[in-house]
Amino acid sequence: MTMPETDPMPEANNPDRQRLEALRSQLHTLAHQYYVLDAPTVPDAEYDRLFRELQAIEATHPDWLTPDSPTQRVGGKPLDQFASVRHAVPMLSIRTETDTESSGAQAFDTRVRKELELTDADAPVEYVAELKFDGLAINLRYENGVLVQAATRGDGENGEDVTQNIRTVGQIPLKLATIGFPPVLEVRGEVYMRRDDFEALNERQRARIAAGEKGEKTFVNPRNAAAGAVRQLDPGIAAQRPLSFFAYGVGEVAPQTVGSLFATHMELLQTLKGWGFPVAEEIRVVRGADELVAFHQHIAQTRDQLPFDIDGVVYKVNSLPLQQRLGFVTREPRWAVAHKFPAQEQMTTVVAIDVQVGRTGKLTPVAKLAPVFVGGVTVTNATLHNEDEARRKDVRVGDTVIVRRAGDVIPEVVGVVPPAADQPPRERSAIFTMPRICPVCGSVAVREEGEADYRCTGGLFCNAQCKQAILHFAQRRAVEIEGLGDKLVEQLVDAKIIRTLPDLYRLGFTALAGLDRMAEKSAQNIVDALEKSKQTTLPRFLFGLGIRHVGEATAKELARHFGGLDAIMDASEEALLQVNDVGPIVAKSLRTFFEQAHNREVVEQLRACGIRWEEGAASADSPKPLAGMTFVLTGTLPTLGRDDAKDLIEAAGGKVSGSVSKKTSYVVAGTEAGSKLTKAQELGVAVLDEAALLEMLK
Ligand code: 5U1
Repeated sequence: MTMPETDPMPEANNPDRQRLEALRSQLHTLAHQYYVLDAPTVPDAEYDRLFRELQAIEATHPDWLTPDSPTQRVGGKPLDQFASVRHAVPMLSIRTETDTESSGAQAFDTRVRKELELTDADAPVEYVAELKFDGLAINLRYENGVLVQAATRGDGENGEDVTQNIRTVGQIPLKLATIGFPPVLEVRGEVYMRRDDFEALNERQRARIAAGEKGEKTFVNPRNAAAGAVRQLDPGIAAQRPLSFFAYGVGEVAPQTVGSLFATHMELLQTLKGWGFPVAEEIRVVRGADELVAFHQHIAQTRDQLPFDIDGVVYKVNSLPLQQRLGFVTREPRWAVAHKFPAQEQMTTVVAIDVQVGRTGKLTPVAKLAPVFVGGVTVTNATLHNEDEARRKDVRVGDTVIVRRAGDVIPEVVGVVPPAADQPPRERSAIFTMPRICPVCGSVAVREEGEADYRCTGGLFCNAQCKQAILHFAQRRAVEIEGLGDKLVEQLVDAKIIRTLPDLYRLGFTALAGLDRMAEKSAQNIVDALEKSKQTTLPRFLFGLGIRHVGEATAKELARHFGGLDAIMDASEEALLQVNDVGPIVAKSLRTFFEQAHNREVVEQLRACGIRWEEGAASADSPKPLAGMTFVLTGTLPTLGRDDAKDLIEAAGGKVSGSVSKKTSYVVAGTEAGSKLTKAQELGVAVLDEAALLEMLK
């Protein structure tokens, strides 16, 4: 008798299969926590262990491999070209409001109200205000919750199939972990690169170039790096490019319609977030033009604190029925607009490369540029930082370059734009080399071992250092000599009327009034300002001396710790190291400065000229009630000026920061407090008034 053949074990009961499903589900959740929520719940090693276990099961059962498995993020074969994809719902572009002033937001609201035939008596229109990411638009198609295709926008009708590359983006779910999503769901958003990821990528690229790897290059900005990665034919290379994603809309949704699932755009965004897609935190629902303007201004002020680049904000009518009523013009919806900020990057040409000498003798190569409007101002100079940077970026006279000016940061050359493919190669001038003598005084310039900078050894003999030292001493944050600007200092130093700081106080009315283009009234004003500056404080004086590495905060700490200048001048390195925020470099710099007889002489002469301050008791052991706390000041306080409040907080061991975050301990708010107060309320940071602050200081 033959035994009946046993049925193979049903797949669902197979323990390997069950383990595989459990691992996939767990790894999807862990990836969401890590990439999207930025809140990992297990160590990396544990994730790697589970991942390898899943890989092993899939290797034993290749027929169980599916494209939504977490193991399928990396890999795939290089392509010859991308397949073309026809978008089920066209990917529209967005009208751009070119007016970067607040009138741009008002113009949009006016258009919307007109289209909707609203009168002044009608309520303000509700909008969703979002960020305009500087990346690459992408359409992600999910069928039954599984990512089946990712495509670029292309011409809006047809894009390129970049699924292999998009699978490598950790923030993009391969499979939706929740329920309630429609069987066909297209999510639209932007793939971008964070600034820190971009810096790290370029760092790795530089190492590769240095190691002689062929065909490697650095990227000029995060946008180019992100776009290059998405359109990379080899997914193995794309996987090494750290990309991120933000969702901001949908394409095809079936069999339901978008309108049957959501009433508002905000609801749609929140639902996408719930389904596992990253949605930017900064999104707000606002009403009317004024609130659009406030959003635009708030983001313009804080954009540099974001970890990624944006080039503006986007406003969308929140109500989906109203969006439908507004409809489209050509390929742009009437219900949305992009409101740009002044561009932070522009192209221009390098006219010359000069070398500037700073206060401490540092030689900085500076690219002289054909004037260009960037970041809201006309820029003609951009720093190249130092010789290594200038050579690494290979910036040469005649090159077309990208210049960046973000916030108040000094404009810099980001990189050289290579000639277009159809342009003939151009003869280039010589690569930059730092001169070995100071271009101002002719002294030898040296580069110490381990330092990036060359320094002029001329000291105060060097006119450039001399002028910078005087301007540093005279600035508002130091002893403040009102009216002593760079033109006057240049005149006085070039005419050899002053060379040292004490010379300033020996200037009489006659010498000043005798200068070219100096009116008697202006000369008298300078004399008065010099007199006024003599009454100062120890931190201001110490900071004004321009000792390397001694900024305002360190000067305050030193004054507080030692109480008087003589104690600081005579302190050993060990004693200096006891001061808050003073490390070996600062301690050594202070010692070196005060060991020089001519520096002590300058201090003595300044005192002899009448510069004075109140000395206090050494406070090394005094209590610090605000130690470990961070404060943010906003608005006008009833009695304390900003600087006074800052001084008091710092004297009590606290820190004062310029922006509110979850780490802020207290926001001290006065009248007309602005966005910082709003942010504090949003984050649940405690808010104090002046009286409460003074109470804490007791
Ligand atoms: N945040 C955001 N960016 N962005 C870009 N939303 C958004 N919407 C867009 C585009 C092109 O287009 C829709 C309004 C169609």
